[in-house]
Amino acid sequence: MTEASPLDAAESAVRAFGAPQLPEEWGATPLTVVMPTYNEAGSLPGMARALMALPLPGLRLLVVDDSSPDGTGALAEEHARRVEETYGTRRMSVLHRTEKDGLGRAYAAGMARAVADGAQYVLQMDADGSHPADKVAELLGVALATGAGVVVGSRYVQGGTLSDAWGAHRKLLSRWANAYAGTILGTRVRDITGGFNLWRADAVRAVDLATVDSAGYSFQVEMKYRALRHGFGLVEVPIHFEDRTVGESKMNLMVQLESVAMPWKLRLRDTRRGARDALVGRAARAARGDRGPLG
Ligand SMILES: Nc1nc2c(ncn2[C@@H]2O[C@H](COP(=O)(O)OP(=O)(O)O)[C@@H](O)[C@H]2O)c(=O)[nH]1
Ligand SMILES: [Mg+2]
Repeated sequence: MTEASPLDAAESAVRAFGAPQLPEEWGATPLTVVMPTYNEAGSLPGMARALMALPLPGLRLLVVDDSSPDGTGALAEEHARRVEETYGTRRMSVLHRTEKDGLGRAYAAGMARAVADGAQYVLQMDADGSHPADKVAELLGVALATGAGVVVGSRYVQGGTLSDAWGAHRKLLSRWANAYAGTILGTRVRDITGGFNLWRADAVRAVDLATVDSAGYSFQVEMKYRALRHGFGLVEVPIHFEDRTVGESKMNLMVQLESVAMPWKLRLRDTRRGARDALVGRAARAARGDRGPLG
């Protein structure tokens, strides 16, 4: 008679107790994926299907469409209706905006809506297939386990990888952009420019979306920086970043210039605020007759 291996034992346990499940708390957590779209008709349905198929019944999808000329907005509505028929609840909805107003503005509107509608967690995710849907549960699990305000799906921590379709030049540019923003802002976040980020609702409220400056992609940097300034914990989880296979990138020169200027803008604003606070503090101490450490 052959001895049963540990693997056999595990397999019979699975047969006895059913397929392994995610912890109940993960599935019960209200999580809204906010997905900005501009001309993403080729990839949006597949993304929506992948998200709905995850074993996370608390997951909702909010598409933020800026009146895409290719009809992404109408396609998203049609898909949302089908999702409702399949699941019996309105798990997908669309926020329609009148004109192309930048990725940052679209995210700000969508994240504000998601939190106002009761999401406990909000996930930022591109519609072009670059961000892995099969990592969503892990990001949520890490957030719940660590209590971090922000969990970054990171290309640049150990285990993170980039699509082979990215040439050496593009890889270097992305690395450089991260180092540039991180150095100016004095943060050690490895993927500060990354766009696959999970936010706890109170961290979203604390950053005050209405006052965010960035219209474009620098939104990613500004948001993480603001969260860190508010004292929220930030954890990075490795992901594989895929290149888009359909549609076109919306990156343009204006967006790039804003991304170059934004770290300086944020830093200068903080320096000024720090100097002002110090001045106000000194005036208040003088009025009270306090003396500083140097007399
Ligand atoms: N609503 C909206 N979505 C946008 C805008 N700009 C970019 N996006 C979306 O933001 C995501 C990331 O943009 P993408 O072009 O893939 O950027 P890249 O990956 O840096 O080339 C995609 O889902 C885009 O459709 C915009 O102005 N408005
Ligand atoms: Mg992209």
